[in-house]
Amino acid sequence: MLKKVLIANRGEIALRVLRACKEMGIKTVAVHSTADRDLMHVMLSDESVCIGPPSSTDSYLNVPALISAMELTNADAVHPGYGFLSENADFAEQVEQCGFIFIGPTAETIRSMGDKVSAIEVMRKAGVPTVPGSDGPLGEDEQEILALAEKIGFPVMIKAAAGGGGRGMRVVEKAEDLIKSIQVTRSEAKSYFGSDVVYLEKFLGNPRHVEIQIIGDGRGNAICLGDRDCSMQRRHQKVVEEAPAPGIDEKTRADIMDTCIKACEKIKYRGAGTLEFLYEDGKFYFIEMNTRVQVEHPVTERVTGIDIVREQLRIAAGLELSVKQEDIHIIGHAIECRINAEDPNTFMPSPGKVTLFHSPGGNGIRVDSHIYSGYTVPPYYDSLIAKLIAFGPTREVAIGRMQNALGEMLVDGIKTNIPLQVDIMKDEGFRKGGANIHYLEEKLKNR
Ligand code: MV4
Repeated sequence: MLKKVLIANRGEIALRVLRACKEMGIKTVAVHSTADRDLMHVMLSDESVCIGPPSSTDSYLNVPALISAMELTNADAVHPGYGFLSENADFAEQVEQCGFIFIGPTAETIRSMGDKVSAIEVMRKAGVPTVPGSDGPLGEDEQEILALAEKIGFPVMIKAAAGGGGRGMRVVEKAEDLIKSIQVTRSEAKSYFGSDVVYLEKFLGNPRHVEIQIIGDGRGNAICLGDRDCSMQRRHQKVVEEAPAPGIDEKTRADIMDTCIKACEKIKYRGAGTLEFLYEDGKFYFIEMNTRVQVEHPVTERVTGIDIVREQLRIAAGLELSVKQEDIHIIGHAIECRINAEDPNTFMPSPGKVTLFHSPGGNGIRVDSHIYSGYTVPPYYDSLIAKLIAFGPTREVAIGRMQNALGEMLVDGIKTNIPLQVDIMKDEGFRKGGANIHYLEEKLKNR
């Protein structure tokens, strides 16, 4: 097993990784910025190293500082969490070149999935259903592109190959606008991501965002832990996630799971990964792959009983997957509400001192949070302060438990989006299940 893991992250995910390490008898090194000395996982870790000033660029994204911290503490592996350097192929490469273990896929896999054109090609060739489109970068031949768009049918979408998170993409309603839109998307992509490579897809008007969790051992074996619905989002920020995705029939689910397993086995995927799909009219369309542990992984852990971070650590140590696919069963329903330090109406961040924190509890409730009474939420990082996860034998029971838990949760001193989550849990469209990616933004407009 790994002996000492450096946790290259902060907040709730750093604490999540620390807890998994402690359970497995692995020593931990916390790294933190000067603004994060009071983080819970820094206090609970075996060792800690300050890696720079508050700005992420100078601390959590500071590769030389992180590698120095690994040398200094004699860590054998680094867990990147999510965000920050978690999907940075150059970081993974440098970590390995320095003789350390990167807890995640190979740099080569990260790189191939970071380029969306390449990710789609890899998955399409492995039998995963994709969105009808250019199946490669757009070239210079305008007539050819126009013919393709006409064949696929408008509206179409132009996306940056290096994009993600909703930046560098554009819907094109009609042929007259196509060439101009490609030019604009190209120049945006060039300035945002340093690459002007773009591709074209059919635009899906009212899809749901459904993703599939897989774990691979890097030697050609993979398991699938089912799906999550993350459609409840605002401006590409997920607000509520759940597992399993409501209303998907068992045959469709079994098929897509099987397809994802085969694809990840084919590419000898290593570690935890998520295939992101748009789901519309009963069909799945692959759009991107995330090569990290995700914020919403606890809902999957709750319905499968599998500890995803533990599996990541085992695989990094060269062990086998701890379960076989036939032993994975999705039981009950789990919902996660993201609790952010923000104004529930304006969504403006609300950092500051938490004068009182009371965590909810009870049957089926899990709270992943690093905050405590007296903790000050710094203004420099994202505003996630807690994840509230409710489980039940049915979706209805899970929602009921979530409502109780939201009512019990106390966060004084700063504003939070708890009132918004209370509203969502009461919302008829949410309660019905299967709302699409536009639902929350529409609801907020009418509020
Ligand atoms: C799409 C789409 C409709 N059709 N692709 C947004 C971010 C990026 N991950 C992919 N995105 C989309 N791609 C086609 N062909 C609609 C979206 C989209 C979206 C996707 C998932 C979750 C929320 C979203 C919000 C707006 C648009």
